Amino acid sequence: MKKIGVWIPLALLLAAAFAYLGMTMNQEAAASTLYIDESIRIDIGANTAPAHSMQEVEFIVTVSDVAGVPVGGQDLQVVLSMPGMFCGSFPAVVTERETGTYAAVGVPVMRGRWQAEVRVDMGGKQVRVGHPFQVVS
Ligand SMILES: [Cu+2]
Repeated sequence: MKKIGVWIPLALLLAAAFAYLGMTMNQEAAASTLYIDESIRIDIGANTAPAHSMQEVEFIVTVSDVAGVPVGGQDLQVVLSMPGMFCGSFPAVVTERETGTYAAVGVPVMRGRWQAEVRVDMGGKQVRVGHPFQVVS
């Protein structure tokens, strides 16, 4: 009986630890964000992780049509900002590396939760895709 008395609190402690771990892991930003509609597919992922404040962070954005054919020559805009904060919007410098693959380099200015928002005009329709990312220090 004495043994059970020790194991029950230990099991509870372990369960609590796993619950906490699961919670913090869910709060982590996804590695990449995929947007798909009837005409376009946009994938955004951080190329430099983890991100640090006042340091360049690079995102790779791939644009293709629904058949998977890369869509090049787009006037892609990528803006970094902190949702729910008023520290501003920071446009990234976008270059097309190869047809349909764009690199966006920007500088987040503080630690916390950020998003990189891709804006592109697809035949008169403004598409916006936000990719959340974490600035760790
Ligand atoms: Cu801020």
